[in-house]
Amino acid sequence: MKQPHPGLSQHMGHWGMFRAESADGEVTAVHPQKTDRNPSPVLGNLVGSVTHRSRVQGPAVRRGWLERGPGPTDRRGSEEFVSVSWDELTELLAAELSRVIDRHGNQAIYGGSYGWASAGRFHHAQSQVHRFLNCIGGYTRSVHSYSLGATGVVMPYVLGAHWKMFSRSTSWDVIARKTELIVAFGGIPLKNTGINHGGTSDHPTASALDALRARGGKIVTISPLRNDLDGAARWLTPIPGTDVAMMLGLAYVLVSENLHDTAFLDRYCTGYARFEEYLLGVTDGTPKTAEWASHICGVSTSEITDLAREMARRRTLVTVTWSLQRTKSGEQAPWMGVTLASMLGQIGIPGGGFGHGYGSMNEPGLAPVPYPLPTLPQGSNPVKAFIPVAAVSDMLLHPGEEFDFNGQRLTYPDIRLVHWAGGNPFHHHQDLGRLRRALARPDTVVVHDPYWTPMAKHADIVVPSTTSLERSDISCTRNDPLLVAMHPAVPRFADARDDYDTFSAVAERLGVGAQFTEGRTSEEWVEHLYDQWRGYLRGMNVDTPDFDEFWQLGSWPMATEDGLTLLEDYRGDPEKYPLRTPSGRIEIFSEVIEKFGYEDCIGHPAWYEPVEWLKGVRAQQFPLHLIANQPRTRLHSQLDHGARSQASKVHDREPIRMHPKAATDRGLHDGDVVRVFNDRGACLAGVVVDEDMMPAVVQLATGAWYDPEDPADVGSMCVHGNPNVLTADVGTSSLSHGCTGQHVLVQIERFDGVVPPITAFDPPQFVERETVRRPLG
Ligand SMILES: Nc1nc2c(c(=O)[nH]1)N[C@H]1C(S)=C(S)[C@@H](COP(=O)(O)OP(=O)(O)OC[C@H]3O[C@@H](n4cnc5c(=O)[nH]c(N)nc54)[C@H](O)[C@@H]3O)O[C@H]1N2
Ligand SMILES: Nc1nc2c(c(=O)[nH]1)N[C@H]1C(S)=C(S)[C@@H](COP(=O)(O)OP(=O)(O)OC[C@H]3O[C@@H](n4cnc5c(=O)[nH]c(N)nc54)[C@H](O)[C@@H]3O)O[C@H]1N2
Ligand SMILES: [Mo]
Repeated sequence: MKQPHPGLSQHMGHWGMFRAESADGEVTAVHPQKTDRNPSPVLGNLVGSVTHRSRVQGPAVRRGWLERGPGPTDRRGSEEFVSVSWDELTELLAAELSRVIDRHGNQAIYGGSYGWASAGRFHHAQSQVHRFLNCIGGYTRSVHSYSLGATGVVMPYVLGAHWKMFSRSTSWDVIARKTELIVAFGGIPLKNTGINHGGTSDHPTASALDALRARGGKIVTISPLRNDLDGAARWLTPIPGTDVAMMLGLAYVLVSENLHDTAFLDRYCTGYARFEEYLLGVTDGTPKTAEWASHICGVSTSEITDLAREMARRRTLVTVTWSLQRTKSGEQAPWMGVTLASMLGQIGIPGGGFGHGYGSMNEPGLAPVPYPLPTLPQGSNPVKAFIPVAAVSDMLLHPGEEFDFNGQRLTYPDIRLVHWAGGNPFHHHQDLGRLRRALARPDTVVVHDPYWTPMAKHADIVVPSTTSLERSDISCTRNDPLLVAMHPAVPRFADARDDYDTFSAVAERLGVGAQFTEGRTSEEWVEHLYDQWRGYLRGMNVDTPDFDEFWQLGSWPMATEDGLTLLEDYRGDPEKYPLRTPSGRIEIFSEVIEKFGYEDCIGHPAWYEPVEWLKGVRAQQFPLHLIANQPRTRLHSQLDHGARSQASKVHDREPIRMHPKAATDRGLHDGDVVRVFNDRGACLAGVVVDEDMMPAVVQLATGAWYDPEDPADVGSMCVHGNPNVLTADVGTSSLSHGCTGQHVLVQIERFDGVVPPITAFDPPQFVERETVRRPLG
């Protein structure tokens, strides 16, 4: 199944649809889809990515693991590797999986394997590893995501589902035509809308905002960084982490001036009265007035009051980016956003109401497709143990300990083998020093990745994967009209293999080959998934071309449900379309959450003072608020070595943006290398002075590959600029235990030492097989 146009292949990445030019096994140029209104510049990282020196050339095993066998060790991440053959790798992997299952049971395998991997419905690495582990008896899994850890747990109680807020959100088209005022908490950063999980064929956000402005619509962006909103907007700057206090102040103005919609609150919501007691200070003696809010968030009383009045006057859309829930008490911002929008009474009216994630990802605002999508079945997992995804270090460090999650008291399983495919915990997890101590605990760590990421360097068994550019696949998402043929752009690199082929061989060796492969090659699977999907659509009276024709055409347009307004059906007929909450309504007060009895998440949205914030005691020691947000120049850690990402670096370090005042106070200038530190760790970064930000805020995106100055020291400084050496490994609350990586307090000083070279993209040291003392096999 080759590409129909040799030398120019159509493909899909999380960053969009494109055609790749290639020569000698490498991508040489990338052309975005012609009809894409605003293609992502992140595409620029793909050129040269296939044969980059950071690729894993062939199977590799950590020397100490070969010499001493499986077991806890603090040498992960600093030891040499040994090249092994594919047969040997298959044998080692099969034997070790069998050993762990026989001695400790399947629960001792952690297969949560969080991460974005690549676009493509069949080769999706997480689906592959889950299907494989299910075939051999299951694994301890993870629930929810780093993206939406708090939202994913709290919103089902509030609105009945969390994913519908994105996949059936008010469309950009409706916003462009109807909205008069967008009040955007966290802005609507276009840098993020370039990306969509699983791909996208169009990026409409910028044109929708232009159309809204051309009609006279207004945007208020509420964020520490001005460029979280591209183009004209009013900019308000609450202290990071205080948006909920500001929203409470807005809510108080609405009530005190009788601007709230009591008819909407009565008919469509429950528990408003309970919340109002808190708002007015009946329960705690503190009325959440605009003055009260101003004192906490720093936005003036008059600005809060004026904004509240304006919101009540106009067709207003309240939006909250996902970043606001990726911090301590992250449940509160989306819950309070819904509450505020409910008080305005415009939920379900075209152009008004609530949105969550506009500017976080491309998907919100895009029309959904009304069909099922081709999907690789993952089988079923008989193991019941699970963790909230961001509790991975807690689990590894505290086997047998109990913890709270979503009303349950659960126990961390005793993990002996960690199996990762398609993610990079050294990108996504917090407090990397602690993560390294956690990764020292299991007997064996297995990592599949195309690249020598820091996670691969911390593995015992490294499985070289192909990239999607080397494979055939189908891509599509629930909010994009195109089903796309992903034509391979280049042959497989060196001795890399598709994850599917690796798992097939190990499954074969473990006696479950037929169950895993169902007798199909990967090419046959892709065709099979298509044919199955085609059958579903035929059942819905929709005709699609046969596979060969689809493959030649390159894409197939599906119908979409255009013109949606979030919860319009519910507003129209709440009895016929009740929400899937206990009451069937919007729950401003949740009996269920209240009954859990968590001090850090009571039954209604509330303000909780964070630890990492500028008015707290910690700020006396670490006086700058670091925003560790999504990188403008890449997707997470993927292709950090690509041209687009590299062009942004300062002395090869990740850029840290700071206000002229913060720089001057420290005697710093544009282009200086600085040490960013707190009591958890330190990293180097390169200064970019920028006055379009709050003076006490600095911004260092995630995604620079972790590059420890001394790999043998778990607490080593990262010389490259990975903010997760600084962030705290604590959950959002007892309810959700979501990721809190977005915010951390730091101090910054000039780095006067010799600036060390970046070695993160170099493969690790290898030793010859003969020098290994007690080789197995
Ligand atoms: N401080 C802080 N930390 C954060 C966040 C934050 O806001 N602040 N945001 C969080 C969020 S929202 C997220 S989603 C996470 C993202 O964290 P991750 O999803 O873990 O990050 P990626 O860099 O996308 O990792 C994907 C990995 O998959 C590999 N890969 C690609 N294709 C394949 C394949 O076909 N097979 C295999 N085996 N591997 C493949 C890539 O090379 C890469 O190493 O980070 C989180 N971390
Ligand atoms: N280019 C690019 N785009 C991406 C990604 C990527 O890696 N690169 N990752 C994708 C993924 S996996 C996800 S989940 C989404 C994440 O989407 P988000 O989490 O929404 O994205 P961020 O860029 O982390 O944050 C958006 C903005 O929120 C602002 N902000 C942070 N804290 C506060 C606060 O307390 N108050 C207010 N008012 N504003 C605050 C920051 O200035 C930040 O720029 O992005 C997706 N899009
Ligand atoms: Mo994410």
